[in-house]
This record gives sequence, structure tokens and C-alpha cells, in this order.
Amino acid sequence: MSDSRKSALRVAPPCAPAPDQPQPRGRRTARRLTRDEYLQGVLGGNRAILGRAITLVESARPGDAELAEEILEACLPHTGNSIRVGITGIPGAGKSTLIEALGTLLIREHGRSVAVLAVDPTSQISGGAILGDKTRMASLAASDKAFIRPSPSRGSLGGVAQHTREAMLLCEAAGYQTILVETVGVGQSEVAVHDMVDFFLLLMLPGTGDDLQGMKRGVMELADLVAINKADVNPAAAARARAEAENALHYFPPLPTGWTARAVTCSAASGQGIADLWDCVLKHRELTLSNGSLTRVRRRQATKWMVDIIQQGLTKQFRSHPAIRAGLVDREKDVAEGRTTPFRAARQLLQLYTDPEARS
Ligand SMILES: Nc1nc2c(ncn2[C@@H]2O[C@H](COP(=O)(O)OP(=O)(O)OP(=O)(O)O)[C@@H](O)[C@H]2O)c(=O)[nH]1
Ligand SMILES: [Mg+2]
Repeated sequence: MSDSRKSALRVAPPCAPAPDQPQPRGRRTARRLTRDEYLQGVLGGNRAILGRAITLVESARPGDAELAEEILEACLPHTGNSIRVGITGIPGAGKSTLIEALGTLLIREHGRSVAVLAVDPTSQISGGAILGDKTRMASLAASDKAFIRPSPSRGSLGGVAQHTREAMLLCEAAGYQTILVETVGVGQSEVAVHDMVDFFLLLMLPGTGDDLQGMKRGVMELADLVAINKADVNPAAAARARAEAENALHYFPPLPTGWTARAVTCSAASGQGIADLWDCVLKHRELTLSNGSLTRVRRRQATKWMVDIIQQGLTKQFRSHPAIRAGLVDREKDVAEGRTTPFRAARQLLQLYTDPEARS
């Protein structure tokens, strides 16, 4: 632990048993930790307490939010030191297999610790897809330099993305030097992940038509690197797909970091190309550090995050307002059945919200 981290721990040692110790059998709910125990655990790199702190920030229980916010605030000075990489691609593209290969390489060859997080809109239905993925990340899961966290399974995409950002900060405070965020490329989640990482990797498969790759164009525009995976299966098709991707990248507007996006082939299964892929991340890092764009992008991400939280908070307040709860369903029906316009209904609802006494 760094000295600065230690200095944040002006707290007495917890009197509870060490959190990594096995809990007595039959004990169902762990004792609630204090703020200082959370902080000491997280900043000390204790994985069990880091996991509990993430559960706390994801909690919808009243009272937890305040404690979570205090912990995040106190952790903030210890964040920002990792390389944050987002990995997206259609289901089955090989994201988890790639994370296993890359994470293992980073730990073994580069001595870096790795935290794996997920923003998975499908897990809200299936209840945590990355949990099953832990089998695909077996050696990573077994390493004491890795921390794997499934996607929060509650809430809207906005809520899930917010919790993942918070989890990322906690992992950084716990000393993780690399954060890998996996997201299924089926909609808005990749934009949410793009907005929280330094480097955005799009994983594609050779021989899949553009239409099958879903929102390819929009996502490709955000990518710092396009990797054509499963090159072991058909190297020639992978090389063709790489050339096509490289060509397509030329037509997108320049990235705000000044980085030129590129395309490579790789095989997450055999490990081929994974070292080059990391090399690309490091080159990107070097550039964005030297031209100041890393700081600029992170600042912009932080302010956008604040605006997102405000929007979510306002929507929540709006929907729980008694006048809106009473009137929303009817207005929605009126709009759907053409009795009023969306504009008029929205204006009336907003008026009800700001001034329930007024009649329009
Ligand atoms: N031959 C080959 N198979 C691969 C490669 N990478 C992944 N696979 C296989 O492809 C399948 C899907 O891999 P995953 O890593 O689960 O893919 P994913 O993108 O994480 O999938 P979701 O989490 O469901 O979106 C698994 O059976 C992997 O073993 C590769 O480079 N070559
Ligand atoms: Mg996966």
C-alpha cells in the first residue's frame, strides 16, 4: 500500500475478525461494517471488503446511499491511477475469453493487477451473465492479483452503468492497476462503457455480415482498436476482415484524443495477437498522456457522469411525485390513443410536477 493510502487510514484497527477469515457457519448476514472498516479494507486491498463496498454502492436500501457516498468521497484521492479499458462486441465474440487471456498476460508478464467489471444489459433478465463467465476466466479468477465482479443485476442501464463507474473507482482505490470492463454490444451499453474508460476495444468476428454485427458503425466510430477475434479458425477470413475494418476506420471523424484507430487480428483462445493488443493500449496511453488528452477526456467523462446522475435523480423524483403517479398512466394512454399530442401531455405533466395546484 502506498504511503498516501496509509495516511488516509487514521483509524483504529477493527475489532471484528479479519474480513478474509472464514465466517462462522450458519451466520447468514455479515455484521454491517463501519465507514472506517470499509475504508481500511478497500484501501488496504482486501478483496472481501472491496466486494462488500461494491455491494453497498449498488444497494437500493435507504441509508446505504449516504454511507456509500462517504466511502466513495474518501476513496476519490486514491483513484485514477489505472488503465481503464472497455471491451465490447456481439454475444459470443470472445470478450470473456479475451479478458482471461489478456488479464493473465498482464499479471504474469507485466506484473499488473487486474479488476474485471461488466455492464451487461441482458444480466438484468438473466441475473448476472458474467457469473457464468467466471468459468471462462478460470485462471484469472484463481489469481490473487485479479478481482472479478459480475454486472449489477438491478436497475436501468443508467443505474447499472453508474454502479459500474463507482465499482471502478473502488477497485482503483484498492490498488488495481488495470480495469477491464466487458459489455455486450447490443445497444446503448457500449456508449455507457465508452464514457467511463480510457481505451475502447471493439471485438469482431470474421465472416459475419455487417448487419449481424448490429450497431457496428456507431460503435466502430468510438473504437480505439478493432480486433478481429478467432483468427485461429480461419486466418485468411480474419485478415480480410481486418483490412476491411482498417479501411472503414479511415472514414470516421478523427478521435478527440488524436489517436488513430487501428485494426488487428487475434485469437483469444490461442493467445495469438494478445501481446500486440496490449502494446497498442500502451502506445495509446503514451500518446494521451503526452498530449494531455487523457486528462481532458477524463474530466469530460466526470462532468457527463454528474449530468447523468442529475438526470436519473430528476426522473426518479418526477416519477415518484404524487401528482405524477396519479396522472402519468392516463396521459400515456391519451398519447398512445391519439387524444393528445406528446408535447401537450409532457408539458401538462411537467406543470403538474412543478406546480400541482395549477390546472392547464
Ligand atoms: N476458436 C476460438 N474460439 C474462441 C475464441 N475466443 C472465444 N472463443 C469461443 O467462443 C465462445 C464465446 O466466447 P466468450 O468469451 O464467452 O464470448 P463473449 O463475447 O464473452 O460472449 P457473451 O458474454 O455471451 O457476450 C466460447 O466457446 C469461446 O471458447 C478464439 O479466439 N478462437
Ligand atoms: Mg462474456
